[in-house]
Amino acid sequence: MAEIDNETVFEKINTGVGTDLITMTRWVLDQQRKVQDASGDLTILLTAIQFGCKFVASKVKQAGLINLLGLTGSSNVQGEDVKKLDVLANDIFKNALVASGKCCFLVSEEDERVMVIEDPSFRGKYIVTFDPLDGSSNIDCGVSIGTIFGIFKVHDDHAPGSKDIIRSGRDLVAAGYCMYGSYVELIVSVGTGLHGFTLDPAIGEFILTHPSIRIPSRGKIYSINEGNYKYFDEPTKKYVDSVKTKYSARYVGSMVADVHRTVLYGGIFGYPADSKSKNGKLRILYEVFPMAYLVEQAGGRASTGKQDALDITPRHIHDRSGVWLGSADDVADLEAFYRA
Ligand code: AHM
Ligand code: MG
Repeated sequence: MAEIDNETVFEKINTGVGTDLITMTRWVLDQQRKVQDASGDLTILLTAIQFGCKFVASKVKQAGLINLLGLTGSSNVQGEDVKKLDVLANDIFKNALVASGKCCFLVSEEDERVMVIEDPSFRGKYIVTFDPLDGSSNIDCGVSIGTIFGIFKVHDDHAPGSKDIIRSGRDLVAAGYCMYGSYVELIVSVGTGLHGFTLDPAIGEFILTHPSIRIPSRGKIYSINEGNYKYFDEPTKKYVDSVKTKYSARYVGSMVADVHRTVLYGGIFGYPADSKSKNGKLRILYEVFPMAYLVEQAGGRASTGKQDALDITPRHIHDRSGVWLGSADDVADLEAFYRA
């Protein structure tokens, strides 16, 4: 038998990053390769989340055309009116997460109770907390809305329980948000910085467009619902008074959009506890924690005013907290008013 001439038959392929596009799946696989003994489960889970984001993005775009705007007529556990797109987005994410086979518990803003995946063939080691469609008040007028998610890992695969869900934000292993805006952007961290992927609708893939995002240490924008001013406590009033003469005000009313701008341009976003919303409005497990984690991964800060937001431990899955997040120096200025 003739021998193969190695010189002419084989050509070495360059495995380094070239000028080609980096899809999110490829990026996650690269991250996985850097972790010893990685099982690939998080890669599969993030692929399911990408699918959910693409699916929701497509429905958000079509909503006015296929009778998806408006209310369902029912309200959720928080007593808020539920929109048709809220329900659809919740179903899309639940189905995608269960089908990944990598979750044991799901916590959604739209569901009163924790969803338990009992079937052993679909059961994994991750807990996903999520707000399937955040910024509901902006759905019907076509303003940016988003999905927010946080991922925890069970302490012990064989005995998952409530201790795996009711825990400090410091235990997050990954988090992200997807903004459905003038472009669709998935911002993710798996604990190695903050990275942004833009959906290319032509090929249906999230492409790495914002690697290693760093929040400027100080910004020039403050973002808060100032219509609540009369309910604010004294430190919040004094802080807002101090920035309003020197900063610009920007407030979309969708946390994902307000945080996305804050991450890219710097500044501060706040939804504090006040005399109307005694514990704030935003929910700890699927709004405050994921955003706090992401902001910290970009070198920013997230605080209740009195402590780091990630150091809170909720007592119930739908517990709320006040939160301030953004540029480290701006958050420090706010905290100084609380210390005074
Ligand atoms: P939602 O989950 O029902 O949409 O509520 C959360 C939203 C956030 O996106 C946003 O930061 C906040 O509520 C806006 O609230 P308000 O309208 O009180 O300013
Ligand atoms: Mg929400």
